[in-house]
Amino acid sequence: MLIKKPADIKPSEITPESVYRNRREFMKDSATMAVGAAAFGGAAATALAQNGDQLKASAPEALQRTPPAAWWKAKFDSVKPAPDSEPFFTGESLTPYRDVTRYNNFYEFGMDKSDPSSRSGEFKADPWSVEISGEVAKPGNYNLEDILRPMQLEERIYRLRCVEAWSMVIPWIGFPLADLIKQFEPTSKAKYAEFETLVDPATMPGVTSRFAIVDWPYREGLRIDEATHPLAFMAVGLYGSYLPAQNGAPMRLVVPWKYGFKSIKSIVRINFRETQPNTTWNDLQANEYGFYANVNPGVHHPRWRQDMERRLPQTLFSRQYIETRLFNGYADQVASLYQGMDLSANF
Ligand SMILES: Nc1nc2c(c(=O)[nH]1)N[C@H]1C(S)=C(S)[C@@H](COP(=O)(O)O)O[C@H]1N2
Ligand SMILES: [Mo]
Repeated sequence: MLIKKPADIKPSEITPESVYRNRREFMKDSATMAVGAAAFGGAAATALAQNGDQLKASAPEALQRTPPAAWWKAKFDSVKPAPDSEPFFTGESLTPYRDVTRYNNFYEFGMDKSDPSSRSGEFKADPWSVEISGEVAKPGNYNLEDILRPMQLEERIYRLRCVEAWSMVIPWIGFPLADLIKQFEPTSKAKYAEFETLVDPATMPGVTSRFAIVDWPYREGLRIDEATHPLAFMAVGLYGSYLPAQNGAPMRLVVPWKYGFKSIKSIVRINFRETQPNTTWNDLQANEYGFYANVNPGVHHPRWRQDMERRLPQTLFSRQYIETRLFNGYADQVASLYQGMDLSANF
């Protein structure tokens, strides 16, 4: 493994992406090194420490944040890196950290793309608990620590396609939603999972705004076979570190084959039920936003064509438009979930 010491790194080389790449190499190498650690002993330990220093020296502000708690840091020290192949790796350029964390939709903080990053300073992701209810053998209020304890964190690099026709490629950290759902032992009546976001008027300026259009809390839902599909992911981090508030700290859904609004942020409740739940955007405008919301270039939104997308980052001088793919490029994995369904009626 090639380790640059902090002194060898030019300031111009220090970007969140380079920090992330180093972290990624670090994660890969430490996975391999775990086996040889006993034999290499001191050398391996030194290498790890140096790499750790480098990470600290060059981390951008968000990556330097104090972990919410000590146990949280320990969890992040054993992240399994994404394999270099589909479907957990797209082969496309990553969207820079800056865009991922400054261009957001999170209406609880306001409706402008910059509101979630600029107006979430008071938001607290720790302590956090999630209420589990409905058709499960083990309902209750679970601390985030208890939820994460049995989970092996892993990295996944997914495309994120917003219904507004822009998209990003984001390196998430988290665990399969299926692993979480299993813990609560859903009953045979659990046909759908319903999710809710925190509503905290004290720290979320968007929820008290007189311009707010959402009937809080923000709600989303998945059919249980979608929720337990191996691609459905619960994210607790991105770019090698904790989730910033604007991206849905401390825990948010990532459903890469569906429009971004299904990927609900800052989850405080998961309810299992027999009937299809109401969902925020479908309630607001049923002719524009369906329950399924699968990315589909053949079914247009009344206000946005869906066969093309603007891939971020963009500058004033260059906008990159690419073709949108069915199920956001994940058709091989998920098309079978919708066999026999009319996708234009169930949009
Ligand atoms: N609670 C909540 N979750 C939400 C939203 C929101 O406004 N509130 N916006 C959704 C939309 S429209 C998109 S595109 C994604 C954006 O996620 P990102 O900001 O992490 O890229 O979050 C989704 N999750
Ligand atoms: Mo979106």
